Amino acid sequence: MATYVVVGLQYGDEGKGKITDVLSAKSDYVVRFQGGDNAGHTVYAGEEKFVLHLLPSGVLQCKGKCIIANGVVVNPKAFLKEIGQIADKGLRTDHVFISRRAHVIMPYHILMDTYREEEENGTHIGTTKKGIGPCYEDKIARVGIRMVDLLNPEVLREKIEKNLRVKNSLFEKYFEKPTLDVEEIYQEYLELGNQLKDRIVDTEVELNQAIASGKNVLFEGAQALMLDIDFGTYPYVTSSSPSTGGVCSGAGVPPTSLQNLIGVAKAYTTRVGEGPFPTELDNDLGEKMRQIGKEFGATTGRPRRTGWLDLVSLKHACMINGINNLVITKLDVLSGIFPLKIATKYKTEDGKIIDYFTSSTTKLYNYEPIFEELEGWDEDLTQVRSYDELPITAKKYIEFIEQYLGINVYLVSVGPERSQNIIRK
Ligand code: 2SA
Ligand code: GDP
Ligand code: MG
Repeated sequence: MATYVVVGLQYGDEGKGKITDVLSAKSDYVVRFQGGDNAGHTVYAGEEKFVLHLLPSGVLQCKGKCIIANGVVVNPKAFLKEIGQIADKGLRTDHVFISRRAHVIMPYHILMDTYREEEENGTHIGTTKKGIGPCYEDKIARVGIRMVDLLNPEVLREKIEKNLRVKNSLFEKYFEKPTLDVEEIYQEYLELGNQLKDRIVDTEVELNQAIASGKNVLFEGAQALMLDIDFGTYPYVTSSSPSTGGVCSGAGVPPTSLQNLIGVAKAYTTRVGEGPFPTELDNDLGEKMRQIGKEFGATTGRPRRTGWLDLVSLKHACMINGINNLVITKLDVLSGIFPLKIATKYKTEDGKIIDYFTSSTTKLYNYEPIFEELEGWDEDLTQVRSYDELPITAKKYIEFIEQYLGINVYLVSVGPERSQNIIRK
């Protein structure tokens, strides 16, 4: 048995897509277990750039099956569009399947998400406006529409009718926006179900059988622990559990089946959307990192906020996830920055020094990070392929992270391309 879980340890965009793509070449299954098409996972294959949103990043290299499991929220239109884009490039798509239990993102979810974000006195999260939160809300409220419902005309119509009674009233009376038509949505989603019917399957039994028979199964997280609905900076989070724990409920596999828990972190930090960010560099250096690191949203194109590496939050993320293997990406972006800083503690508003992450998001805004300074390096790292070739100061940077967290860094990524990796022996 060999199972791998790849999760983000910061605020997303750590390079999970690239790492999943690399690992998927030897995977029999690659599985998404949470989130939806809010994700933007970038893979460079030679000259070709792919940005995957809903499809697992393994879709390009995995010779087995790609699964969108029950914990994912699926926009069927986004799914078909992405499948079309992959097919247009001459790549295989017949190996992608969706769980019957996965919930469907409906047009009213996207509108609800958008109206809330645009509401004058609302809580602005800075969502991707893909309808993720409202879809998960309906799932938890037990009024959601599942993929399997798209295949049953009577159930589908009844569920759309019931949902629109409530949603239309809110659109009309609260948001003062137009209402939606039951018949139009019913016909459209029935047709989408028809187009997808051969891909809508039970995934949990097959995944458990695959694991029991020793196949390589890779679970690909989207977003990251600091955006986790429970352990992130609530309410500035996404609406799912992008943690290793999320794999069990999001794919229907037991905790005992998870072996290699791979946490991906950037050598610095980025965040897109609202919320506290203690090590943020809202200055020229932050802008330099954004430009060199090409830090713009892979789904929305929004500029990402940038800042120093934060080991306090990284320790929190490794603890919740039980990470046993670390990947550090984008080390190449730090070339030419002197000195480098890493946050190892926070100073609270009443002057206390702490080294753990707080559950109080409001207090976090007033916490000051305490930094250790490390010497930088000038060398271009993008051609380096062995750990020994790295400048001594770059090695010290990696080893500082390892020592603080007590976890080995087994892969250092030094560029966006598949081959730009240093694998530690
Ligand atoms: P949502 O849409 O409800 O999940 O938004 C809630 C918060 O979660 C953040 N979020 C993300 N953060 C980083 N990357 C994400 N994917 C795209 C990317 C983002 C983009 O790869 O660049 O293109 O802007 C992602 N998805 C959700 C979001 O910013 C909110 O803070
Ligand atoms: P994900 O959401 O975690 O998959 O990450 P994204 O794809 O949203 O963002 C990561 C960005 O960094 C993408 O543009 C990648 O192509 C790029 N990238 C990944 N690893 C590296 C690296 O080691 N160095 C550089 N310079 N870019 C990288
Ligand atoms: Mg991303």
